[in-house]
Amino acid sequence: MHWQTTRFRIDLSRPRVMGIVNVTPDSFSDGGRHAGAAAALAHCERLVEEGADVLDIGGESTRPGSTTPAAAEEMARVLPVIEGALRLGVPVSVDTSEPAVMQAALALGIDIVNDVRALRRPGALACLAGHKAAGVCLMHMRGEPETMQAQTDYADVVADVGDFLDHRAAEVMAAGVAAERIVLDPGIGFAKQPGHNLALLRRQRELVARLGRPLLVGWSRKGTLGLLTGRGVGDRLAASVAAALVAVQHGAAIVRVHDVAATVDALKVWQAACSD
Ligand code: HH2
Repeated sequence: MHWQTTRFRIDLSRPRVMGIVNVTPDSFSDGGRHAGAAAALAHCERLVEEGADVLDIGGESTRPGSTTPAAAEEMARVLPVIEGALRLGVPVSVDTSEPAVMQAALALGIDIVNDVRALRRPGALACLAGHKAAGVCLMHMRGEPETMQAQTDYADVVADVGDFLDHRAAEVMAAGVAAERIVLDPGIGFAKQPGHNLALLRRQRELVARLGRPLLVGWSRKGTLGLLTGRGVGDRLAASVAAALVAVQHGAAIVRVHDVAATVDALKVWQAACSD
């Protein structure tokens, strides 16, 4: 399986690591740390040295309860970082739901659009449909980060998330985006209780089997890991690596992580021992 993006056709025959670069004042685990463009770009360079296969640059915090920045503010945060990151030799993704940001990033040559709202904002789908090759990650979420934790009633979370991703991928393909440009994401922590997140990990193979597209998952430092370990957000490295490994073992193609070096090492061991 491959993931077609603007400049790269990413081979997914081995698991890939997407390194998180948050250029936000308020992200849940590293808000404010890379808020300036120079600091964010230095972080990009470090993640590439550590073995990141993709860089994911975001200017909107989507932690539960966060509010959405204006498009102009989001652009001012991410565009200078994207411009620099595009020179580092790896695929670069922009983590945004805002069509104006997508358009500007695509004009700079961005490889991938990672949208936690799965291109549902007016104009977002047209941005991707109007581009010849950019990759896209469509994620499951309900509502908005401000209100999503009030929308966590599921008959069967794995079936419901699978239905959503199936339908959304079909709509995006119908708009003209080729299947090989699309990866899907169950949205760990987005409109879900800890039990839902764990069911999505425990039964992740069911999702992989029914979707027919590669799965990207983000467990890094998330609240469910805090609940399981009793550890604060800065102390969840081991838990995050463990979750990434289980996700890969259960068929994930790409893991979205803050701690690239540790995840890359763990996946090397997994590959040597477990991959066929
Ligand atoms: N999680 C976050 C943000 N973007 N994108 C995808 N595809 N999948 C995810 O699970 C996902 C995502 C939240 O994590 P983070 O970027 O660290 O925090 P914040 O949203 O507070 O910036």
